[in-house]
Amino acid sequence: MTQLDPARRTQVFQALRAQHIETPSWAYGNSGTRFKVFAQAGIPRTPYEKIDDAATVHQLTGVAPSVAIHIPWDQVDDYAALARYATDRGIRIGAINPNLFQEDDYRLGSLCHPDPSVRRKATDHLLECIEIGQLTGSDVLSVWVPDGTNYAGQDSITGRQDRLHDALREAYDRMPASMRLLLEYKFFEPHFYSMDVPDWGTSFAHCLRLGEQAQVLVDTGHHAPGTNIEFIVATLLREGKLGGFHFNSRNYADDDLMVGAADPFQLFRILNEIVAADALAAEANVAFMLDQCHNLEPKIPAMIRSVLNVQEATAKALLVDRDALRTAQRDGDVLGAHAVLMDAFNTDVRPLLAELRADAGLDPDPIAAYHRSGYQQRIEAERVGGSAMGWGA
Ligand code: AOS
Ligand code: ZN
Ligand code: ZN
Ligand code: ZN
Repeated sequence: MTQLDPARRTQVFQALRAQHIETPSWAYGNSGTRFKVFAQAGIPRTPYEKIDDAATVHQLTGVAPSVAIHIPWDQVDDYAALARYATDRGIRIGAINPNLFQEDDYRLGSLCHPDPSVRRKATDHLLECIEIGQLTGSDVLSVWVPDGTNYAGQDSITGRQDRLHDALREAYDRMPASMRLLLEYKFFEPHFYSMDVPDWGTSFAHCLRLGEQAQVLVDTGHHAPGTNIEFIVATLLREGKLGGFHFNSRNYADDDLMVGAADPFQLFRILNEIVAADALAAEANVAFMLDQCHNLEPKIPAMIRSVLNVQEATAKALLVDRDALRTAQRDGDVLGAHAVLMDAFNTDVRPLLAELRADAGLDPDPIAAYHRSGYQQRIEAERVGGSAMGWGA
């Protein structure tokens, strides 16, 4: 590994400590494909047990101090108590994710539905989620609008945009000043002719109209093949409109596999733009969230793997020699500039990250530590009757 001088090393360590990676509650529950949910042993039976699992990931990695929740999958009677439960375990509640896709009423859409009474119901759900955010101390309302149409002419494209704006406006106006609305886009699925928020441009346009507290959420799995995601990231950063990420891997569509598995180089290129814009630390307000739904591999180790993959890509991005890069770019040295990036990408940062963890009193190898901890055996023994509370429900 490239030797880092002590001052650089301190800088890189500080930057890595400042990065927070949020895990999603739904990834701890059973999930599957549209064909089959393969149930696993030890799956959480309640939102509280999902928090236990998220807290375990944080204890082992040191960089995952919050968990996103999904309403109604994580519905409880007392949200303040849920938040206290998280705090007692060393983490906090992160983004609140409304569910606008699992009601019979939503066949033709939710916020964009042609019938005002359905739009009312969907908008009320956003308002409820804002309230839950206030009760749990969350500062992010993470909105994915699954609306769209399947056939040309099925509904008015612009009419649907108008309805969407009105609904988002109402939610936005209800948010406290501390909260942000992050609007996620997805180019297809569940609808196949048109999605109402198919791309970053549409999300950006809505966010611009709404105001400063609305920003774009980039889910890495929601793009057409070949899309240059880092370009989108760089553009949104320039405009102050990058709200955060849903990290995962895609090979074909919205595969929701562990991040950094399909294309670690893409993940590096994305984080390279983040580091170049100095947007790693919490003050930059870019939420690094995982949105995965892995269903073959065990839940918790796979979540740890994803956290480590983001951290590794970040470390590599921090190792890019920015001076050498600037010089090569200014001189028109195409190969030289590219080589600067590749040198960083090809660096084995695992020893550096092991040192970082040891410095923080953590086990240098979080996955091995998980297997040694006995946690998996304990949950498999204790959690009998774990259910699919989410995708497979
Ligand atoms: C759906 O495709 C989106 O990625 C959502 O962000 C997410 O998977 C869903 O809201 C889970 O809660
Ligand atoms: Zn997502
Ligand atoms: Zn998705
Ligand atoms: Zn996805």
